[in-house]
Amino acid sequence: DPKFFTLGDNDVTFIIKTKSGETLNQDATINVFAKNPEQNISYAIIAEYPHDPTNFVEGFLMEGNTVYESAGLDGASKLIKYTLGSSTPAITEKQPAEIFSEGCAIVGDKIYQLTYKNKIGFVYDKNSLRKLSQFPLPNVIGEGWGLTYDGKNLVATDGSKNLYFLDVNDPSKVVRTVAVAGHTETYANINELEYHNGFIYSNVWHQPIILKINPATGEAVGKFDFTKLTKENDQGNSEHVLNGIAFKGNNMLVTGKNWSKIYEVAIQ
Ligand code: DDQ
Repeated sequence: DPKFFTLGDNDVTFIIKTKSGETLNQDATINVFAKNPEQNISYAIIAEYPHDPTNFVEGFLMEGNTVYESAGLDGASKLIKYTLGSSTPAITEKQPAEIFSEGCAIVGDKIYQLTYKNKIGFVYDKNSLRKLSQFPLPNVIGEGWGLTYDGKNLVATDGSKNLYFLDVNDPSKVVRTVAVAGHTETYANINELEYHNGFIYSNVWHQPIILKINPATGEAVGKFDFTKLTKENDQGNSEHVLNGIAFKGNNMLVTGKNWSKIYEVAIQ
């Protein structure tokens, strides 16, 4: 039977019938890449703001002048909000020691947040950061990594190449999945996400890059190279990776785990 493949790696089984009627199954992986290369997006760093270097950033958002940040690690996980320019939180909502906080997203007056291996997510009141409820992560999501909201669905990552579109009224339900792929590679370890103007921006864990992704197909259409910024901020610690994308108007805000700065990036 003819089959249409989607971007990414597709596991397929060929069923081969021999003349004598015998059936042989052959498993294979087919790599499907984007037709066009990722465009190298140029940018200029136009401002720097302080960032608390004790925060192991897992989620990063901006609305108005307020930054919302989810910091991870067992025993240190918290959701905070502060005004851009000050790194002192106006409100801090700490997690119990066994919870490792991950990506977060604003939906109306609520904040949704994933956890790393706890298999649950939380819903908070955006103004008070008071925890309102929790939900189970979909079974197909092994670990909670990044989260964003595209105006219709929550979009989650789990360290694979996939973007999982979740029902915002019941985030335990996956409504659609796409794999992220460029012209010559599929991208595993898709991590922190931000939806902006029809595209999803994502960093890739342990790589100093941010991808611009078409959410309809998973195609990485563009790529930012932040090698220099990462080297200046990681203090030689391999876990102090770039991880944090937010938008301030059409400029991107970028930070990382335990970085002492937030950078405002004008996209060219
Ligand atoms: N994630 O960001 C990839 C989603 C989770 C990373 C968890 C890494 C824990 C490493 C602990 C290092 C201690 C500084």
